Amino acid sequence: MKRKYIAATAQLGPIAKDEPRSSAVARMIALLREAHSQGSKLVVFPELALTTFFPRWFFEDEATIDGYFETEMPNADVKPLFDAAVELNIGFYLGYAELVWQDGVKHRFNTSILVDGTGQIVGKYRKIHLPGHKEYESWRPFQHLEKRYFEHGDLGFPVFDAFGGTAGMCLCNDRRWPETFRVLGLRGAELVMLGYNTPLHYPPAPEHDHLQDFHNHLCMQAGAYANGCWVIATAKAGREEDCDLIAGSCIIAPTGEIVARTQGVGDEVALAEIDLDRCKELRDNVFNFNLHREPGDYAPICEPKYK
Ligand code: CDT
Repeated sequence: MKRKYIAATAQLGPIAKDEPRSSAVARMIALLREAHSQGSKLVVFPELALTTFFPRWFFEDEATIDGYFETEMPNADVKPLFDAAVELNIGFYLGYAELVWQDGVKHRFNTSILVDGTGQIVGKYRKIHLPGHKEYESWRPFQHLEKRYFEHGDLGFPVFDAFGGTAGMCLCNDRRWPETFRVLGLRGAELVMLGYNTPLHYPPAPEHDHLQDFHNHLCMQAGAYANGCWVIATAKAGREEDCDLIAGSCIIAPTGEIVARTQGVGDEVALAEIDLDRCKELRDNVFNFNLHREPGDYAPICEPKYK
């Protein structure tokens, strides 16, 4: 694949609690076709794109929890999305809840995959920075139970030789951590893809609610600039079961500039031409890691957590 091509962020509006996966998949196929009709070779979908954002509810029943998870990929519900991608020869990033059994033990992860234009899964990432809490907290207007339903991702921050260059992934809260982008940058990532579900209201610090869109773009633009990489970031947006989720899906150039963004809070694509060679504008100059990084002074970053 060439190093210069059109890519798309494919934002989803809300997914209802009782909306079947087949409906979410049909909506994504429509976005895939629209992006393809405008020349796109790569489409980025949101985090947990097959269901409503279920961590906003407290569940104890294992079967109910497992009902939000996928045990194989693609499965019968998601296969039509893979088939459409093959038909159109277009790749995609997809976030979903993954359930795996390893040595007789059940594991649940908040996962993303990268699928190429032949329908092959060429990359997988499991979310590392899990936000929220583990137990029911009655004072909250809605829960954020990612720490209850997901384990810390066990794959690190891998990069993949895909889509004309070196590609990496992360998920939602990961974007707020400079370490995410720096580890991917150190591994040569030229393109970082991510999906997010970000409530407009942040119950522990509601005085920041009006800054949600600003913080969303602030951390991703900084991550792109300081590592000289492209970022494609995609929201699940709009009012989902009485919870407003921010939109602002975007494509960010290695200079940190937003070069495409969605306008509304529903299903929508926004496209931009991505030139991976532009990463050199930063990586050969102000962020030439070999010339200018001083890792000898960064030791606290890798020390164990402060208690
Ligand atoms: N899904 C996800 O990670 N959401 C969080 C909510 C805010 S917690 C500070 C996010 O970082 O957008």
